[in-house]
Amino acid sequence: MDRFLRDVIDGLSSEQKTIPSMYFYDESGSKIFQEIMGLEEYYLPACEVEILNNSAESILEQIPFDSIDIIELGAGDGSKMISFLELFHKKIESVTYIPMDISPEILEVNKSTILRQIPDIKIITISGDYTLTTGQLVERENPRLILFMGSNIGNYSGEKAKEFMRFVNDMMKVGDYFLMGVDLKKNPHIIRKAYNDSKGVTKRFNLNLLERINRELKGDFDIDSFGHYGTYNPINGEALSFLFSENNQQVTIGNHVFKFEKYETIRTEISRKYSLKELDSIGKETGFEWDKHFLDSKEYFSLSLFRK
Ligand code: AVI
Repeated sequence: MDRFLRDVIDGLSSEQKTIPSMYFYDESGSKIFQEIMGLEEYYLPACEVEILNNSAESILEQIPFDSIDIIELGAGDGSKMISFLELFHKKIESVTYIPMDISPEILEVNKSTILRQIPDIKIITISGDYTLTTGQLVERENPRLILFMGSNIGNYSGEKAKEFMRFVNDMMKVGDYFLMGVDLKKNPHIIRKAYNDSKGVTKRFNLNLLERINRELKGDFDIDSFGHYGTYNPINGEALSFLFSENNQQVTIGNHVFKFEKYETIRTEISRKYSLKELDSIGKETGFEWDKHFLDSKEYFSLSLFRK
């Protein structure tokens, strides 16, 4: 059975119905996500860019290598990293940029975007699920800086985030570095608004999951009879997104039937926020020697540098 179908059936069969957030990103979901990234209420990208602009020199100062592999997990189109890579390329004798992403198409865009700006940088693209493709790096001896940007760590639950950090740590030798973009705990109203924007773009992003199921898995979700609701719990730092059924109804996907009670929810995403203290202790717990945090002027977001 197709993995998407299996995950949807498993998710909708559990007590708390879920649909994994990785399925947001089909072609139209990726476009809606770009819209989210441009929303004032969704403050994350602007904060991250501010730190990349203001702190790249200070980050570089921490890293003493004269040759380096910069490996980016879930790299996307690479545009955000141009000035950062430019600086590293200027100051470090030999830089190889290795963007990894599930999508080979986006990696082609990434490569040509970076090469247009930095024509003589070495680039090796690796497509596929990065948990399965890091084997392709084993022969490479250069010291490493691994990047995981955009608060993607937030989309893992607490335990999964630690598993991911251990996985990254296993890719590294002692003395290598890991730089991660993390959204920080802050005034809870600001976080809630980021996931319940006034233009309803995040609602469309969530409903697109149901449209995708209708399109690709022969589902019959009546999209108009589902609402969207985002919560934020300042105690555990979890922003959760839900779709909820406005009526008692039944949905068919292929030959599977799912019943929804009025106001029953489907959990679609977790976007976890961290404190700096939590990041320090997770770093220690998952095998890193130290970490340092580089923040934006509002202290909303951190680029956290971990050294193994
Ligand atoms: C990709 N990820 C870090 C985003 C987030 O903030 O969790 C996805 C997103 N979901 C709703 N808005 C943005």
